[in-house]
Amino acid sequence: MIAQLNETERAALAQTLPEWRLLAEREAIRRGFRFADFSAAWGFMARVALLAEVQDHHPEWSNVYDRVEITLTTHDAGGLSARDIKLARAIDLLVG
Ligand code: H2B
Repeated sequence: MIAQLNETERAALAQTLPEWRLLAEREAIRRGFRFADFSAAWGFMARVALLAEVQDHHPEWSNVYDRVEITLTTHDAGGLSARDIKLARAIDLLVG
């Protein structure tokens, strides 16, 4: 079982990952992205997919044309873990 974030880490999320919001309804973080068109959105998703495979940590996500919404949580922890922070940071670096 992977450890969930402790209270301090969880409380610091707004500072650690300012672009991501903590969901009210479940232990997960979410960020929305908008691109120039579908091709750009899909290219981004392809890059995220490669990151997810390397990190063995996979997003819940949706795509509608130029928009991508990514939700991160750790199924093996039953909530948020350091793996979500690591993947979120790597995704943030992709979009600059
Ligand atoms: N992704 C996410 N988001 N949470 C997990 O707990 C998880 C995962 N576990 N990807 C990984 C795969 C696990 O199932 C494999 C066996 O390592």
